[in-house]
Amino acid sequence: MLKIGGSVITDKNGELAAKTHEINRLAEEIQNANIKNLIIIHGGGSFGHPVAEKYKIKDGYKEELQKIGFSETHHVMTVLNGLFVDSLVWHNVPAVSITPSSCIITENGRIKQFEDAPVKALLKLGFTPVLYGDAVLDTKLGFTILSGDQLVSALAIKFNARSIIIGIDEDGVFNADPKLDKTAKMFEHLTLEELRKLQGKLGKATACDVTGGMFGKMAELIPAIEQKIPVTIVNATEPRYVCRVLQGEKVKGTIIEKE
Ligand code: IP8
Repeated sequence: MLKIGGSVITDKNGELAAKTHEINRLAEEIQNANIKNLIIIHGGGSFGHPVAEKYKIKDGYKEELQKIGFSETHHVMTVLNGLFVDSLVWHNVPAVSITPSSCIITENGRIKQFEDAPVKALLKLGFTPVLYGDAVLDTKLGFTILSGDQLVSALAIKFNARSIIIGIDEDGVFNADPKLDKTAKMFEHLTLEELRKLQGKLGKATACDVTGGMFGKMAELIPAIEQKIPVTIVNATEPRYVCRVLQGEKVKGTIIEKE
């Protein structure tokens, strides 16, 4: 499982600001890594988050005006996904987009139903499914936002993933938010217990992020780590890091394991 954070492929300080150069570089790295049985998930960055925040989509359906916000949030995510998948396909990666809002329903923000047969069938034939954080329907809230991180964890458990790689715009997990605290120290290895103790210190989010920044990300990954699926957090803005990690090489970053 490879998750690419929205801040890697978009400029989170802009609006609808895709970093096409980075998208192409990552697509080339994924092509070069030549991994079979890979699922890719990406975040929302400056596509999904600003619109979701504007219309308070995560809080659920409260007023008529939010409906266009739900459509817009989902739509801009399909646009970002299209840019990523476009690049992957032109780099000869057999990527196929799977739209989360069409196959997942949540209950109070947690995945409740997941029609996973198409993902399963794609993997069997050697395709690379590409999913993303999305605006989804919710049995209790009407609708909400499903983060790419909840999706990564759920898919990793469902498909018994060998490992999860999370590509972000930082070197790894730090003891304080490195964007705000220059003395913050990076962890090379964390056990689940150490991660739990650290939770309170992690950054909620410096730029617009309705799903809770690093804190939210780590909380979502815990169920997969509990199932003994190791998580590697790397800086995906560093050239060749994603390729090297996909190939099993150790690069600078944080590895989180159950023990
Ligand atoms: O960036 C959220 O996904 P994330 C996507 O993985 C939207 O948290 C639509 C805001």
